[in-house]
This record gives sequence, C-alpha cells and structure tokens, in this order.
Amino acid sequence: MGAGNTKLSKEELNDLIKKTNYTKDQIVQLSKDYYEFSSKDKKLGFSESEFMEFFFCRFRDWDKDLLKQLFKLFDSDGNGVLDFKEFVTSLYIITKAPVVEKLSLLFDLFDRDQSGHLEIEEIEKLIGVAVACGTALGMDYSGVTNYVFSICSAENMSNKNKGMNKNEFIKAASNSDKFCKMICFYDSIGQMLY
Ligand SMILES: [Ca+2]
Ligand SMILES: [Ca+2]
Repeated sequence: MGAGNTKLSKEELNDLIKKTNYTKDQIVQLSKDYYEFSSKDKKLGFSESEFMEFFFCRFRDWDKDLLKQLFKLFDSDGNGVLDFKEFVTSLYIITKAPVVEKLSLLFDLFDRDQSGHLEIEEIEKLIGVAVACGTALGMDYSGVTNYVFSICSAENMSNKNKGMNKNEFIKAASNSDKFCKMICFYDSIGQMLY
C-alpha cells in the first residue's frame, strides 16, 4: 500500500509530514485507519458522527456539543467532512503538537462567540470540562480545580470586563502541558497513534 492511497500529491504528503512530524509509515497507517473508520457510511471522509465515535474514548467527559464544535474547527474548508489532511492535522493537534499550538485551538474552541475573549460563561464552561476530565484521568480534584482557576484568574487579564484574550490564555496555561493533558489533549502512549 503506497502513499497514493492517501490521495495526496507527493508535495502534499511531504508537507503533511513536515507539519506534523509523523513519519511516512505512520501516515500510511493513518490512511488505512482513515479509510476504515470514515467509510462506515460508505462515503469517504469523517462525518461529524464518525468523528465523534472515533474520538469518543478520548473525550468521553466532554459534552457532545463541545465535540461538535471541535469537529467544526478541524473542518477547515467547512464542507462538513474531514478529509485525510484535516483528519491527520486534527490528530496531530490533539496529541503531538506543541503546547502553544494546542492552547491556541482550545482557546478558539471555548471562545464560542468568536469575540476574541473568553467571557465569564465561556470560562465557566472551560473550568467545568477541565475539572471533569482531569479528575476522570485520576488527577486530584482540588489540585485540578485550583490549577484551572489560577489560569483563568482575573489577575491574568488586562481587561477584566472584557475577559481573557488568546495571548493571555496561552501565557497563563503554557508553563507546562498540565492544562492540555487534563483536557485530554495528551500524546498517545508508546507507538500508538491516537
Ligand atoms: Ca473538510
Ligand atoms: Ca467569547
């Protein structure tokens, strides 16, 4: 099975490898999985429900609404399905990407009204999800809660009335990978790809 099965041109494939650090072998493996999981409805590409099923194990403590929103962010051309490139990119961001890249996407995810700021309701949602996931992953409840509150503290905002902007969020949450991990954007174990 060659890379041709990914339906990517050689340039696109090399571009993807460069961007994601997946090896060519891993990309080939991912393309097999992509075809298997995304063709359940006999149509190529991850539909929203296939995406949700595929990632259910990882994001079981997220609500459906949030997972749908994640799908939308990864569907970069907005056609309602994830093509192979969009799928690999989403997997990369969820697992292997640098913390800052993950946080940037997570900010967009929780900034539901795309105002450029996390307002109080959006922050409450973020705290709720992070605490639910973090404790489900075995982290200590008060430790998780205190950590998320410290990230979203008003002290980290230049304008408390407006909320927290992306730079402020990234700055507050990027001192370690703790936040990304607790919200389930952790890297997979060993050789596993997801
Ligand atoms: Ca798409
Ligand atoms: Ca907002």
